Amino acid sequence: NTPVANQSTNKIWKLMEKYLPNTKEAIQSSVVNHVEYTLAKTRFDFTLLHCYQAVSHSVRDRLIEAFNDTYQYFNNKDVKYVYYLSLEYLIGRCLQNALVNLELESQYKEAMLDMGYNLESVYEQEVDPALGNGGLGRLAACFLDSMATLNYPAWGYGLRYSYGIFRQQIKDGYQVEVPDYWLDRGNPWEIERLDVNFQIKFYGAVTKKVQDGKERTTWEGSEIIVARAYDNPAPGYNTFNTINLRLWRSLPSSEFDFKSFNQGDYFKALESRQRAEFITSVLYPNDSTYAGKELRLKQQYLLVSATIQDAIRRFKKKRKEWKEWPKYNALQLNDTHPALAIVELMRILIDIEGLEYEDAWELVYNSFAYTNHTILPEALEKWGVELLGNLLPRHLEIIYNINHIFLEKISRKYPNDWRKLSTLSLVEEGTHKTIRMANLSIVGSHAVNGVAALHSQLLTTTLFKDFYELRPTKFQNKTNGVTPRRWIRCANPGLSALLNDVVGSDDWVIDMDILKNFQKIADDPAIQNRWMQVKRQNKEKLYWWVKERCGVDLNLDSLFDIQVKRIHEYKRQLMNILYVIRRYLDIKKTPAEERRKLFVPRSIMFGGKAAPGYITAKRIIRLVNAVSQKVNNDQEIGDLLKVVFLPNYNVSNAQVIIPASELSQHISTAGLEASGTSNMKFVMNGCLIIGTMDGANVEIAEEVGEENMFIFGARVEQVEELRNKMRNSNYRDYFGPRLTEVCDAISNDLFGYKYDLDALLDTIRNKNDYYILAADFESYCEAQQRVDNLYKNKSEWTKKSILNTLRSGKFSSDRTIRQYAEEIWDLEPCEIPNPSKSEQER
Ligand code: CRA
Repeated sequence: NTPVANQSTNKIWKLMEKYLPNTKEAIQSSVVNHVEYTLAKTRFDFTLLHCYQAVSHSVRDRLIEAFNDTYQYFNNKDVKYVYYLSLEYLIGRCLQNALVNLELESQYKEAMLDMGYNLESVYEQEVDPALGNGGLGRLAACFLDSMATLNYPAWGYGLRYSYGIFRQQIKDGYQVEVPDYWLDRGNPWEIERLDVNFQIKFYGAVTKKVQDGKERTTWEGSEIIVARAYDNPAPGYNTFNTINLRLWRSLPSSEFDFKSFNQGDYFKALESRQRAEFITSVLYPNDSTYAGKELRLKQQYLLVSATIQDAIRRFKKKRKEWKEWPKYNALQLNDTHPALAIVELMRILIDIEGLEYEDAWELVYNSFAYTNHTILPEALEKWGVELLGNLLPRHLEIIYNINHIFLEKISRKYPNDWRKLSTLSLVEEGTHKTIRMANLSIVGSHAVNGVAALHSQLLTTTLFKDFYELRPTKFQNKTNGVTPRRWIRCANPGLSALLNDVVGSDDWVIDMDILKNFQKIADDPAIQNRWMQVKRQNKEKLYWWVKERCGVDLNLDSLFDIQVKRIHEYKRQLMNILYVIRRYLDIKKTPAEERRKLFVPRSIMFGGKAAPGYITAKRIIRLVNAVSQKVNNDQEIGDLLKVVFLPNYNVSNAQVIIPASELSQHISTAGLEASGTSNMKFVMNGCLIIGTMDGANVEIAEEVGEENMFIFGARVEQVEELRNKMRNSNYRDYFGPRLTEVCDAISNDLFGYKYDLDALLDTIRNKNDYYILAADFESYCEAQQRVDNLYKNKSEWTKKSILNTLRSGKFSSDRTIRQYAEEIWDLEPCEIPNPSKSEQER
């Protein structure tokens, strides 16, 4: 730590100011250097995997230059930051994305080809960092891309799980979960910050002392661990700005269990060290369901505490007064998972920084905002007060305080309104007393938003109705979006080239709205032909993917019909597969010579993971595979109908699947899918949607036109009435003849697995069909008929496909992030000067 003499410091700085050149020779030599000096490989034991690692290191070097400059610049400009707090980030593969965003893909392609490597096969070596479950985690990743691209001063904060979402294998038609140790082969993208560590405390006791006439509270944790930072640069597109996704890993602290060591209990001490490491070891594999486990609470608190400490350290360097905190910091909660951040900031401000309660509250309230992602009751987090009070005693105390002050205000406003008091309270009373994390998040935030117009409206009229009436201006909508960089530019190079030609530049990559100006091309036969060719090539790619993994030969002329998303009853994969059976039976009933005239050949694909404990979801997978087995091997059917379960749906597989699809299914019970985001990716890739008026489908219909989609089913206002009708009645009364025939076929063991499949059908036969599958089935079948009719007219279909893409601009996450920045965060862009523009000679 001896300071270096001034002169040599200057010399180091001068040398560091240089940027890596991006000529073919420079790229090649940087790759070769990494092979030799980073990987220590010789030409005799060098594999494609090593090639991937060397290329990634060489790209990472370039990312680091941009990344360091970016935060240096932000710092000099004294900007406000947004902190995006999320327990999940489904970032997917990094190499291609980094090259595309740094605008170096063609240079690397050429440099690698010259050395005998095809860059695309190098891409295939990368494992997906899959630190998320589904939409919520992928949304966070798209947001990072947009925040970087739009030059917002932002930080992503999350956890570096050693095991991401499990890998799904299908054995005998059942899902089998395999642990995903994604760090197996190292991770060239991350930067381990040995010097960025924060202490995290758990358990222990709270003490009060009177000091200078003022009561001071302190909390001594009895278990202390360390959170260490791992930085993951996220480059923007068409800008030098590169922001950071900082992921925390739990480690034992050096003082850890000092007592055991001193007492000579070496093994006991080591055991507790391992317990510390275990905290960030695995991602909870539940999508939209709450797991009330202590380990999960420890994960949440670790993220929250380390992040708040880091933000405070950064703020203190500015030497501003505390009252300026909201001017410099916006904190966004990605669902309630990180909601304890509100309490952690209160605790530090009061107990450590010595602020008055009201002053602290003002800072917290004005800096926090909360996004709700679902109204499903099973997702709402409620922590038992015993669990919470044991793990974080001071936090529980502060929550009670917040609640006390809040409820006093309520009872002044609505005297004697006990119903209001009990629904608004942060505490749910009862035999098992719990803390409602959504209520805490709303009370502690100045803005609360839903993720699509319909969902935000439902929040204010149902789930959060009383909060809305209390403070209507707090409630907003921010319709989700997805990044066109990954979902068109990377995933669909054919379409990207076509759009470049249509627009005359690649401006659409950062401004999707300009595509609207080219709608007249939808009728142009030459464009239509090229459009179909692109789709065909993408279908071929998926064809090989399916052949290799599922052993099924698809008919390339068939309609590629796809439903990929987490398996959940509300998403109604069951309705889809029941319709497939319907179609199968209908084909069988039709005389052979008329079949081709009546039925469009279809390849119907399903993909998605079921939460390991979700038995009904697992049975749906079993049913799809049973049907697939039967139909695909039925000689009479041939290529008129194929059914495939696509194993291990994840981000990199989605990049193959989505561009190849022609029809995609978003068929949730109206009111239950908060937004959906894959629907947006499909539309951008020229895929037509069959769907209900749910989530963002409603806005997609507004943008692309209902005539360019296949909308069906009950609207949200009708659902409750339909449920009431079914309540206490026999399913035979509400199943139509078509659905009855399908269910009878299953129960008569046409597909085998009778025990599992009957139990599955009982969810719609004997449980009042909560997701109103039966009520929507007829209208779903009709919509499917419209699909067939349109597909017979290639030109009309293609025209609609083109219009879907050109009218999808609203669903770029750039639009979403701009709205968050302007309407919630009050954040200004800050673009750093691009050195490559001023330094052509480098
Ligand atoms: N499961 C919703 O269900 C939504 C995403 C992102 C979800 C989706 O409809 O598109 O969030 N909700 O906003 C969620 O995770 C905890 O709730 C999801 O991904």
